[in-house]
Amino acid sequence: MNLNQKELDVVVVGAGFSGMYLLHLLRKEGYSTRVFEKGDNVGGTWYWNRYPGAGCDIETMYYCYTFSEEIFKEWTWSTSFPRQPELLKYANFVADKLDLRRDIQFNTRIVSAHFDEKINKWQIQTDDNEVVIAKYFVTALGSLSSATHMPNIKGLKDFEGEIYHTGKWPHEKVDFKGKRVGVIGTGSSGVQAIPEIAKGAEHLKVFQRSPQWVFPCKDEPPKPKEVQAMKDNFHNWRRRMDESPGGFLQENFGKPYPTFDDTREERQKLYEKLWQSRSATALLSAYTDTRTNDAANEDVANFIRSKIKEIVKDSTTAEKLLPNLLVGAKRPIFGKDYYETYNRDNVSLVDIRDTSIEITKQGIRTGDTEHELDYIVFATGFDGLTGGLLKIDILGRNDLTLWGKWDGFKDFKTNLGLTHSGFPNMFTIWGPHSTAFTNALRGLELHVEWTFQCIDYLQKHAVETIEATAEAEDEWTNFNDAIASQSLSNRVPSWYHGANIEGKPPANLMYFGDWPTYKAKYDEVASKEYEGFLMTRSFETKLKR
Ligand code: N01
Repeated sequence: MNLNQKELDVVVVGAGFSGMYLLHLLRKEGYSTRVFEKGDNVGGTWYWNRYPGAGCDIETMYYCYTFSEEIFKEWTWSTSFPRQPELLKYANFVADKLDLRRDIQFNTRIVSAHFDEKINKWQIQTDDNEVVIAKYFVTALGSLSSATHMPNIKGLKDFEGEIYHTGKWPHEKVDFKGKRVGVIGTGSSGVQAIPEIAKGAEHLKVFQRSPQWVFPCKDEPPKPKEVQAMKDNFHNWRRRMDESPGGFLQENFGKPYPTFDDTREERQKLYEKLWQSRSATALLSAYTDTRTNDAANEDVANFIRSKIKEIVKDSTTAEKLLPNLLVGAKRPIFGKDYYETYNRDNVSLVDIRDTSIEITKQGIRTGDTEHELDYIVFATGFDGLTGGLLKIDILGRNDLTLWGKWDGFKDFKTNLGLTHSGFPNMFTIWGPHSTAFTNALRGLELHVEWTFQCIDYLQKHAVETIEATAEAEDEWTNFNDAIASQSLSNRVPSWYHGANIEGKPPANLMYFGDWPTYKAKYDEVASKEYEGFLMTRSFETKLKR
């Protein structure tokens, strides 16, 4: 395709895994498509998140595309939880294989997308002031990486050392040798980065506001026999993944009955076995009521607390690391040698739960203590799910903004997490109301395939615009909220509700249910020829193909 073309069928924003796959599908069917990407290469999350230790905490046999048997069979991961360089290599391998780059405009940010009601098309503008027109506007921004969160800590501008954010890590290697480093944040990113930074730094101080549960995972090369069996049974394996609660096929080592049917000794024995397994998150389904009964949850919490105390030699540090939080309410954090890192002589933990924190010229001041630092690493997360969307000036019908439509999050709604009434022919892949506890790659494949099939249907039926009805949005949002109200996650504020962003009103931004129900909803809407959508037809419009 000609990158100078000004009128297109589809504009896609973002060349991560979603944007890449959607481009492939659309182009194969002959739709003129251009992907705009802020970075200089493909990979999305794995392009931006290059911090030391960055890696995937979903086992890679599930964290890969499943749309192509050929791609699936050609690629073999070196380890069960690979690091960012290998994940980025995988994205590049797929981009090469499908020859995607010729339709991706790199180093280009989309600043605005306005729906022009006179022509029923989107006018889309880049940061280079280029304007393109497209019938369909699709965001494939990822749920997190497009909007990093830098907290507004007093004195930030005064620091004379270097500041980094895990979500926007430089491409050049950051050398920690001989440096006094401070890390703020102990979520998934911090927990991955801390052990690696500790290995290089002269001294590392971790500034922790809330201790979280960190589940050890074992990095092992995948067993060749297991890999071969999966490759040989690709279709069956993919089908079974779709039938599983989260799009994974992890062996369930848990017991099919409630916690307190077992004696204390039996429970400890099971917890120990799960703690030692490839991924200790297996503890979350130790018993049928681990996530639903508070006493059962506290039982497993006590086990993990005992493990933290056993691993961390300094008892004061160990105490600071003990969470007081429902297990499994926040997104589980996977760690490699995380607790062990606090046994190093060059690492110390600063508890900032009840202390003021301020950045100074020389470092960080907590209460009356000045911590002198050369580098500060912010592992403070993202303005998830909606942050990236709101950074683009998107105007739907009657100049409606998403912020206005959501009444500043007081009336947060989507239809299927993909479409929005008032915004015709717009799709937000893996945006708000995506699944919280699902294999993300399988999840985004569903969004991409649904979006592609919808566009293809519209084109083949000479439909000019499609738009979610307000009723369908209410129905989907109520359905989501009802599921959320049963979820542990609703009891603990986190980025799932926007609670990590100062001033962001809380809303239920995720789908907390299981994968087969989610998928069935999408399939049902498509099979009923897009029930819940308004379509306008243009009788002059010829079929595209
Ligand atoms: O961000 P987070 P993350 N002062 O929001 C702290 C995905 N992910 O980048 O808990 C001091 O979870 C904050 O403290 P608190 C994954 O989905 C995936 O780590 O709010 N501290 C917390 O400790 C994950 O859930 C992989 O009290 C402040 C931390 O910063 C999501 O990304 C790898 C603060 C932020 O934790 C986000 O994870 C990495 C302040 N003002 C990430 N503001 C995979 O492997 C914030 N904090 C696939």
